[in-house]
Amino acid sequence: MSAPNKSYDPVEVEALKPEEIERMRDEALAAFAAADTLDALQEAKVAHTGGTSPLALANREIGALPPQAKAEAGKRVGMARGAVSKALAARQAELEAERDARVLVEEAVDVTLPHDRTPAGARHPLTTFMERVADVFVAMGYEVAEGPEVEAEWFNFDALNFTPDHPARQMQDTFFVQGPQGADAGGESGVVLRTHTSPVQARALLERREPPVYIVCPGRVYRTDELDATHTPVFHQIELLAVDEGLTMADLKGTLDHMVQALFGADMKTRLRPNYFPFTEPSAEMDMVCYVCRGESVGNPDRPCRTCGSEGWIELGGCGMVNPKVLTACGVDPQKYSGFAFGFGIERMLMFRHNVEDMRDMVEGDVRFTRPFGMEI
Ligand code: FA5
Repeated sequence: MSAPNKSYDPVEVEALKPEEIERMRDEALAAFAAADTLDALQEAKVAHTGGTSPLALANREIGALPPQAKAEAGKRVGMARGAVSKALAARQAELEAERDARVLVEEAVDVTLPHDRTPAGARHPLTTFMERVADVFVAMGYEVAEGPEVEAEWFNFDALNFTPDHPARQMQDTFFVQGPQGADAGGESGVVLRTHTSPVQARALLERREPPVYIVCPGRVYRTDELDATHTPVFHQIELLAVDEGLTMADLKGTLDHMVQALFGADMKTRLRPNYFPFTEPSAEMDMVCYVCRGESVGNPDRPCRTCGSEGWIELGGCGMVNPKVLTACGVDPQKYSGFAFGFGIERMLMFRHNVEDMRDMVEGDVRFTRPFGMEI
């Protein structure tokens, strides 16, 4: 075993000479100062403080020195490494501050600039309201049914017990797409734009055959009416049909009351007035208590109501017990089954529900009308 090298002089170890350590430190400081981006600084950091950097290698040399030389060399290297770490942290902070300041300028948003984004669209209040009405019945177990808007004259009229010479079949009332009309047609059926949602009654009965049938049918209908404050040639109806054993007018009345209470409030009620529809017998016009004055304008000149004309009631639409002739035409035994139906206009209902004075506002597509209804999708 050789004797310890008592005369070892650390100055003679090349990597640990003071001027060498200073050179390593100065090179590191110069590299950090020269780094003008955070990426460049990262490269300089690896080169001058990483595991294979000159100072790290010099640090490793210390372990091989004799004990009496370790302290001095360790101090020298430690001070150099401390100065390098400090310079690195300072430059890092400097470059980060520069970057943050630059990002603030480059990514600044001028909130005063006029925006050019297309506003989000929303469905028309007629559509959302029609769905809300249908939902009242879906919650009671009714199914939503649909039928074509271009409809066979037979479904729109004949199946519903309209006689061949019924005035509704005339060109003045109905848009004919094709073919014969009524009495002059020699029994042939033409094609019409459906004038009401009632043909879906016939379709539902023929498709299902065996009651019970409980359907609700919202949809678009067409009539040759002029566009004015209370009419439009294209409008929407919602139709209800229930066919089962033992249904009576009391079921119809109870269903109507439930609907107006669900849509307009718990204290709402309806009344029926005699009327005529070929496809219901007996038939009635259904009214509900005025949504706005709740009947308080009647006989009260101090509190006139524009919505109901101070009559206290608003007309909703038509209803009745399904005519046995319609049941027979659709293959349902009227001895065993009975049914009720009603249908009303969505535009008129939306008008008095929201105090809309002119129906034209609903159909002209002006967003100033639809916007207050919100952005329901
Ligand atoms: C019918 O259309 C029947 N099918 C309703 C029915 C169904 C009765 C089931 C019995 C059983 P009417 O022609 O009255 O009925 O129209 C019903 C509703 O449609 C009217 O009360 C009205 O609110 C609305 N309506 C009718 N014509 C127009 C129009 N041109 N513009 C907007 N709404 C209209």
